[in-house]
Amino acid sequence: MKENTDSPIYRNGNSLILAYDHGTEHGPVDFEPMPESADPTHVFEVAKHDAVTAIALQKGNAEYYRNWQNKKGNNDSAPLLVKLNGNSSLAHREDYYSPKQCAVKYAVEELDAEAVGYTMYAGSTNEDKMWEDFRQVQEQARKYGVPVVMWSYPRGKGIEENPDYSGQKDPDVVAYGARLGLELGADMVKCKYPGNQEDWSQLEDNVGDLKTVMSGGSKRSDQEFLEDVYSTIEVGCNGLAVGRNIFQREDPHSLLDKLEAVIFEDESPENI
Ligand code: FBP
Repeated sequence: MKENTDSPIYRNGNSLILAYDHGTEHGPVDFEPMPESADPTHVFEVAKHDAVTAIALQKGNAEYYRNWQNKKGNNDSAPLLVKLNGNSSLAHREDYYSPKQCAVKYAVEELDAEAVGYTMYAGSTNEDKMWEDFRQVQEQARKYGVPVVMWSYPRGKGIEENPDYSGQKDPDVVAYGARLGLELGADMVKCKYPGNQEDWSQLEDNVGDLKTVMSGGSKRSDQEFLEDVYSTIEVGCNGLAVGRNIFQREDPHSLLDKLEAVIFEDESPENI
């Protein structure tokens, strides 16, 4: 098994992943607040900020990214994390499922991916199928020595119909999702923010040394967002995987400067 802890997606052990798979997951509606963000090259440029340790792209955009880099000689751009599965919000399904569109082999051999990512919907009636898909991804990722990041989003009938859970952001659900990242062999788990520091701390208590990142969520003010991020970092979180809170901003660089201080330089939002 190849070691993958020295991957370029980490900086001093932490990460800031710029997620840009929203065109798949939500569609162009996510680009409306900042129409320039519909142009992938606009976001590729944003990802050149020093704070960004990886850009997460679906296969088509990953190919676009590599071509853009080759054409423009953009050697200073962010490492590539290829998102291997994804689903649109157009389909009607009985329960959540996110099919694979890219193999680890293609991501690494053809796209030179520095990391791969996979969304897991534990709690869906399709959970068994997703575990099998993830098993293949995880074993291949080990073979190639690239870290695998699990977008661990428990959702679906098993969560909705369980009276013990209040929903996807129930702290027990979020902690369970994080724990699955550890149990199923991810190198990093990306989880929804359950709403406060104590609940994130519960998550950290259940994952040992597994790396964790908070999932950005919908856009909020700079201050609110930085406070949420800091509240997780203070209790052991390794950073952030964020999309809308960056590309829906007029000046993403200013927030990235501040996030860099919080995630990598141990600063609190009041001191920035
Ligand atoms: P945001 O920071 O914009 O929330 O992005 C994180 C992310 O995981 C994206 O990678 C993905 O497109 C999206 O959220 C999926 O969110 P959901 O499935 O909850 O709609």
